[in-house]
Amino acid sequence: MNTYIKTLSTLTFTFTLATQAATATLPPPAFSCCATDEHQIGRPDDHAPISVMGDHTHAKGGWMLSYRYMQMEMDGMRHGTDRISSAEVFAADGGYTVTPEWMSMNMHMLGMMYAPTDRLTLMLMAHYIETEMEHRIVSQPAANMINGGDTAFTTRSSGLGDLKLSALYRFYLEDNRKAHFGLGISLPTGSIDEKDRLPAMGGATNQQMPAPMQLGSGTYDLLPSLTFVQQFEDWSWGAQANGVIRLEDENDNDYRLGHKFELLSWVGYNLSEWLGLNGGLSYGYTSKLKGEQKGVNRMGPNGRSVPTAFEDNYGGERIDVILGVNLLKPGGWIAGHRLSIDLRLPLWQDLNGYQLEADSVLTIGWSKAF
Ligand SMILES: [Cu+2]
Repeated sequence: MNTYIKTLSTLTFTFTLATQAATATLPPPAFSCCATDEHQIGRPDDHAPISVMGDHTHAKGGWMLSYRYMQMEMDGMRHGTDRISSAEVFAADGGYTVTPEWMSMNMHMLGMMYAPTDRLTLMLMAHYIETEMEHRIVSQPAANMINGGDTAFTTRSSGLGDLKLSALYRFYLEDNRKAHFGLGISLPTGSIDEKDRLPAMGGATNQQMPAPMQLGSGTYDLLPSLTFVQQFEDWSWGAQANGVIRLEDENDNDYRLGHKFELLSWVGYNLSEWLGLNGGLSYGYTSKLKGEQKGVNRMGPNGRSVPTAFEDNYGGERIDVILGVNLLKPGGWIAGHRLSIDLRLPLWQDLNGYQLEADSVLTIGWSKAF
């Protein structure tokens, strides 16, 4: 968490410096917006905070390449809206033998956009994922029995995630207002057979890991979205609803992840033609996992194995605040290159059962439109 506090203070510091620099050395924003009352591109706030997907469309013949790096940190367990200790997890639901204590997920995302017409933009996104989870075992005797005496263990997985193909259709454009809907499909290219050394009677063995450590959903998923944006002279705002609907009842390992729904809104403000700040709020809902995960051990010396083996310990609701910066090189050398960063910090979360809580999601991205 300390890294993120540092990142946040660096971000704030950069904001302050940039604001001073922008107001001290640059002319006021040079946008002559709305002379033609048209949606403008080529300004910092024509993209939403970088963690928002499918936020913009392109004009006919337009291409865009992007790379995003996302880092999510989850530190400590939660039951409903309350933070809880490992001891409380061990005592819950008749007794868990193991509890997660910390997890990180890093994701590299490579994206491509192409607009065959002014109204239609196609999007392709590939993911490479790295996960790490730290666990604790209920007691020394249990650790002797199942993990060679060690009360802590860490699991890892990495590899390609699910491939996403989407189409964005701009159905509305009037004055400075624009709206598009998106429909995508997520292909189950990510592995759901990731294994690592896990505790077992007689000592740790190589076993199937629970869903949070898997790289894909294992199901074909539908990705609908609806986005609205309105621009003013030096600022804009937008809102988006998006979802993930699992199209199959179970994957090859007998379970499916929860459906997802997110509602978010953001405001972008341009300090200059190359620098924009943004901020927003996101509400996210995820339903419970369905089914018993094949190959995942559900029993342990203390009764149950680990919360992630049980479908009741999945899903919930979360509200995040989003803080970000968009940098855009307007002209000359490397014109059109965009660098963005945003940090999502949960303000509130209500999780089903016993789960790791989310603490921060940092996204850094580069993109270039052609
Ligand atoms: Cu784009």
